[in-house]
Amino acid sequence: MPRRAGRPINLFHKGGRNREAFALGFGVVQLQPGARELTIKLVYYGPGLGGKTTNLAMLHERLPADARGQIVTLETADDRTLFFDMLPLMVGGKGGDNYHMQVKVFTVPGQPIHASARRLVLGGADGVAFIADSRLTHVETNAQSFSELRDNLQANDMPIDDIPLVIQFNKRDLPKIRPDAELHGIAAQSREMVFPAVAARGIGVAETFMALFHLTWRALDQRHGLSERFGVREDLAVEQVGSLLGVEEPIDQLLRTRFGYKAGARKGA
Ligand SMILES: Nc1nc2c(ncn2[C@@H]2O[C@H](COP(=O)(O)OP(=O)(O)OP(=O)(O)O)[C@@H](O)[C@H]2O)c(=O)[nH]1
Ligand SMILES: [Mg+2]
Repeated sequence: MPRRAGRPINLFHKGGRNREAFALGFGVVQLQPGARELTIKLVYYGPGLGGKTTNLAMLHERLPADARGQIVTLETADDRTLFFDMLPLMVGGKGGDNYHMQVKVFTVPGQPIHASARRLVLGGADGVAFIADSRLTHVETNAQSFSELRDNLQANDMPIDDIPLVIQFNKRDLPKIRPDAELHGIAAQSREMVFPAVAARGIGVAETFMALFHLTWRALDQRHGLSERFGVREDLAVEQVGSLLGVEEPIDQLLRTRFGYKAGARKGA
């Protein structure tokens, strides 16, 4: 979609784009068309205690046992992520399916001291979910983390404007949070989709994930011709992932739960 000049306000952005780096390609989607296998890497990024690991745990809970691998978590005694968490999600490969896809979902450790781990885990991401903390006290830490995300992507030749990216404002259940009206206003002008969530209760978790998967599939399809190579249409791949997560609504309906949604407006949908 066309870029808007003068990107709005404090949804963490400063803009910046590097077309050359984009032309060189990024992301490590692993394609084995002969074997009809592909692996997609999604990374949950954001400030410490924002709820990244909680999102992953909730996704894990929703998946049937035969569609999920073991969740790998490296945590300290106080449940803080030490290096990363990883949840592998297996799609297809059964019965009549003619392809097999693995979606590896990673979280980075949010604490400031783990900056180098965040950079490493982010490497080769095909899509990113940024999990922000809705509390008014966390506006600055969200902004710092988002700015670091942009720098880390840039350092990996993955300009932030070109990578599939969705934003989640988590902890909507807490008092003293940024009000809905403010986030609606910001999101309506932002290029990214912005979802509300109470990850601890599983609210908004599937919506965020499905939006990210949908955008990522679309971007990879444009770059690598996924649908053609694997004989899987975008809507079927998205539907397949949704049904594993027990999501009944079609993707269009899920995307309407975002902040700033207006009927008729198209944003990556
Ligand atoms: N009230 C509330 N608490 C939440 C929500 N989501 C997560 N939490 C809590 O916030 C704390 C941090 O959650 P984590 O998922 O571990 O956060 P994280 O982003 O992985 O943190 P790091 O690993 O340190 O980067 C935990 O105590 C969660 O139970 C939410 O929607 N509402
Ligand atoms: Mg964590």
